Amino acid sequence: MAAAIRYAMRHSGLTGTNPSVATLIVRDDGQGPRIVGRGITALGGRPHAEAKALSEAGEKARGATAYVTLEPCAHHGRTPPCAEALVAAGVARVVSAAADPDPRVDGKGHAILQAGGLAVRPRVMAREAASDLAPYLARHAKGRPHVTLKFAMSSDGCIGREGSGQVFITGPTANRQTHLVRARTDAILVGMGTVTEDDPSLECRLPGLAERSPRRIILDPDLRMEPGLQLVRTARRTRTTLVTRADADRAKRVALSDAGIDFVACAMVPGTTRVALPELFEDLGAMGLQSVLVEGGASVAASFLEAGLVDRLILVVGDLEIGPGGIAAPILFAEACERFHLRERLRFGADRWFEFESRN
Ligand code: AOF
Ligand code: ZN
Repeated sequence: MAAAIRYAMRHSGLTGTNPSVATLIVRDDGQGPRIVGRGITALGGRPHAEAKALSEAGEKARGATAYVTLEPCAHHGRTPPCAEALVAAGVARVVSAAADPDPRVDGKGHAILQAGGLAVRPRVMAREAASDLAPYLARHAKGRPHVTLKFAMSSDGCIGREGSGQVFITGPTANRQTHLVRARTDAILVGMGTVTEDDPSLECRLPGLAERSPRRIILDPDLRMEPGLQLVRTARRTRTTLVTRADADRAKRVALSDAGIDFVACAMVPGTTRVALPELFEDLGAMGLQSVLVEGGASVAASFLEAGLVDRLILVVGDLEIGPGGIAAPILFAEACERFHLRERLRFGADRWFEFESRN
């Protein structure tokens, strides 16, 4: 199952609203277990993993064990149900990890397998599988996109220096890892403060993955976006959405639309200058977005933490010291450990990369 979960990660974020699932078909003919078929949900979401693994295994599927990272589907979509295909192929045993909350499946996949006489062992490494399926599971459970908050922090707990634009806290390897996270997310979100300070492009710049740049979403309630900024200049190449109040400057809005920008209307938290995030995220979910990566700045990050909207927190700690004038990080390591579950720690040169998962 661990191998299947790793394999499924290959297409994570690249299968539309469908989760990236993997299937390994394993048999033991006396010389130890061997993988005779492997499949992963195709780019865009179809065909499903089981179809590919079964066709690779052919006759060898008979009597074999199938390891699936998600309960096999039970519905007739553009392809027949995977649970029926496993039965028809003569598979003897199915080991599955995560349960499928899609109401068209939700236990019915396992029921088809059992009725077909297969041995079923559900919930094996369910927690590990769920962490990669988190965007898909979040959309079903919470009705909004899965939110990852990521920021880099200096050794003295700062994310930048007042008035000095972008400060490079982390090194090239950690930066490339960030771009990989971008490539696997539907949208990347920042506040207008970050745009004015850094003039970022927010694109994925990994060789071969540039076309995987996610949609860019900018919290810009008062429409401060300027035509000369990178985001506007590249809007025809990478989709760019401004979250703006309905009563913002009309002429400016028209000019930005002409440059290829689109808009989502937002409500404000009463009596403040902040966007009402839970309402916005309900709308983004209804628009079909499954995952959003929040990348800055400090006050936007703090608002997401305050609203309880952070499902995954990525904290990258560099060994640079910022000193006086530093902008304090919205959350420090110790507090993150209290509020979240520390799932993974990695090291890229001098940079330490921590991934936390929400406890609910
Ligand atoms: C599987 N194997 O590899 C995946 C599954 O629109 P459809 O017909 O493709 O159905 C989408 C649903 O299929 C999705 O909500 C989830 O329940 C399931 N995904 N199931 O058996 C797979 N990706
Ligand atoms: Zn299926």
